[in-house]
Amino acid sequence: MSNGHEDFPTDRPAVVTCGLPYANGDLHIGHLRTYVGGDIYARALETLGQETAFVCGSDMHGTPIAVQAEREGVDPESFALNWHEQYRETFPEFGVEFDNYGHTHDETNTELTLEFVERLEAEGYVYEKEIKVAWDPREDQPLPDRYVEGTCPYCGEQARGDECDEGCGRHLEPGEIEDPVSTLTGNPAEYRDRTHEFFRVSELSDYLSEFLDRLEGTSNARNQPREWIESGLQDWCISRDLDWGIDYPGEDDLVLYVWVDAPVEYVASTRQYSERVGADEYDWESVWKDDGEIVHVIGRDIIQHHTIFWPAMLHVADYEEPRAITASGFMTLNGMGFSTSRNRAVWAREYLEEGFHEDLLRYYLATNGGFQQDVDFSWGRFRERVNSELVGALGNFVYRSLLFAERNYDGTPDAEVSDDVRHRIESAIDDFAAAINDYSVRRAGNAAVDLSRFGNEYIQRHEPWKLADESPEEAAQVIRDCVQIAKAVAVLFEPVAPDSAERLWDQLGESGSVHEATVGDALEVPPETFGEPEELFEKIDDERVEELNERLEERTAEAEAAAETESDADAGDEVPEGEDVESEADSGAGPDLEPLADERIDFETFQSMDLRVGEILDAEPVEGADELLRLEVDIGAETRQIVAGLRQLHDVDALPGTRVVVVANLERAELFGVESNGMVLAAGDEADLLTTHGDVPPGTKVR
Ligand code: B3M
Ligand code: ZN
Repeated sequence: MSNGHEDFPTDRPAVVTCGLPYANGDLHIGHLRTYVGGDIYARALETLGQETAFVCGSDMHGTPIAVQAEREGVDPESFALNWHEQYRETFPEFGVEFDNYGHTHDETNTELTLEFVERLEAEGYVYEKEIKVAWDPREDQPLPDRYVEGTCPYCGEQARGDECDEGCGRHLEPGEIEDPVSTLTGNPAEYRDRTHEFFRVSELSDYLSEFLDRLEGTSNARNQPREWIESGLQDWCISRDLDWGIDYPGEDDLVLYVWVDAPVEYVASTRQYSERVGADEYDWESVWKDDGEIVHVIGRDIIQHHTIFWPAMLHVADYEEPRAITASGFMTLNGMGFSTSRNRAVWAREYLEEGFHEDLLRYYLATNGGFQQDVDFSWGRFRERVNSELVGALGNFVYRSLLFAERNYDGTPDAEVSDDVRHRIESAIDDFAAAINDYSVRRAGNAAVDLSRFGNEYIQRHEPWKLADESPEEAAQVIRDCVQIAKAVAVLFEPVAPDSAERLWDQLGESGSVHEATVGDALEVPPETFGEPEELFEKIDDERVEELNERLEERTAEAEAAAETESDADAGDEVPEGEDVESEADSGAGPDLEPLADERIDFETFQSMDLRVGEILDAEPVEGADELLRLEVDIGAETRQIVAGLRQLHDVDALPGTRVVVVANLERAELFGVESNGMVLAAGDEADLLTTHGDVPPGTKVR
């Protein structure tokens, strides 16, 4: 018992959910961490004998979809549906088998979301307030969430409109971000008054504090929110000026904030599952409104939404509260953040196309670090762990044991399991159960490998190959024990490596599926006969790793070079990329700007520059200089001869008549024998000429 909850397995039905991926781009293995973790947890609960549903769905709404769809010039609905379909296919390829995988744009979710909102309103928890929202003056449109970027008011880091994704991780309310810049045009945003809907979360502080005291899961999911509550909760703006989303009931031009309908999908998806299998098999309503064990598996960047906003909604709408929230750390690749824009990732599809079995990655993701720790992926470490633990320990043990058993006894030798081995298996089951009750996917994942390490020692210590002649009974006993250990390994390994465990199960001649097995089966007698086993895992060569690393480096370098050319070409007009699913720290691809000057000049110094409006009267190439033009520029009081590096960047014949800004009092210079009396201002590598917006006459001073 912890935090007042009964240990798993309980006789209440459980539901395990995973944070919904935004349906907006390719999945990489960093994203998979949460889904694999959730899948292992759900399978492990079932192995313990807990009735469990495992649900998820795609997050289709909000600016993460709208911005990306707009960028690609497609409508958000088909854009999101397309990614949704891809995710639905991809997850099972990694053994992530949801009982239901829905999406937030379907009827079930819309209906339930509206019920929630009506409930919040009916209970008096919603009010209207006029607030300032970011606005793009050029596009004349509001800039909700990812349409705006700026500085986080809490930690000073660069942030998105609704989240400090690179700094303190806090959710930001509309209007909170400082120095807002439109991601549509790159222009500074203005603030305009708009009326929005607010949920009185601030009134639920006491409830939420108590909820956190009861909450199980990883400690990060309790500690951070406690601090936020202590520093005072704000009410939560639940509407947005956006077209894409679920319409706010009764408001023509508002939709619900995506974080209102997204978690409701947990309920909606459970309901769809329930409707498919029948309520007597699994009743979504009693789970969510009465006695369910609700476990949310999420990335640590969305703790606030799951420990403050969502339980507040559940509480007011009279639903069950989550029993546990486990929040995973981030993933890095060779010590650096994954970056979609820099192609710095191992893509989910790519991993499979390389021919690696999904269970290898599942094992790595589950056990390479604690769930709330940040985990690094490298092909080198991947190889090491596969070769030493999966091939060397587990694979080797079960293969040599079953091979010996098959060759000498046609299967399981006729004997009872020794007490020693029975106890060792029982204690492996206890460790496994304890790990699940501690929400430690890593320890649960290690249980089978640890047990097979014991098996290897056991077989080594007893040397059955030597005993076979001298003491056949003893030899049979050792092998009998080993076959039992192999069977227990299959049961305990199923959550982490479902397909490999199933193959082992088949090799043992078991009928049915290991997916249905529970811990009790680990000590049941294995079949009398079985066939010759096959190796479960294959070693990964060193050269393979070198190859994979080289390819990754090459590709990252290419993407970087491409990003640079792109940002040179359209500097200032770049729309920052929206990250998805779990927001890994992305280096962000902005134009390469020269740093701003540190040193300030006084006004007098500025005034000492005599800047004048000029008009180019004539332009001709300077002989012997590829880049230079000799210009005649009218600056009102006189006509100046100015030499400028414009030749290759401008159509020389089109220049006469162009308004320019001239530094009139720059000291004279001589270039290729031609005197230059002043300077024409231009910006950037393309020598974009500064001109005037209206038509002040030449000679007018610029200040
Ligand atoms: N779609 C993805 C994220 O912010 C977001 C999760 C919703 S969970 C209800 O990581
Ligand atoms: Zn911050």
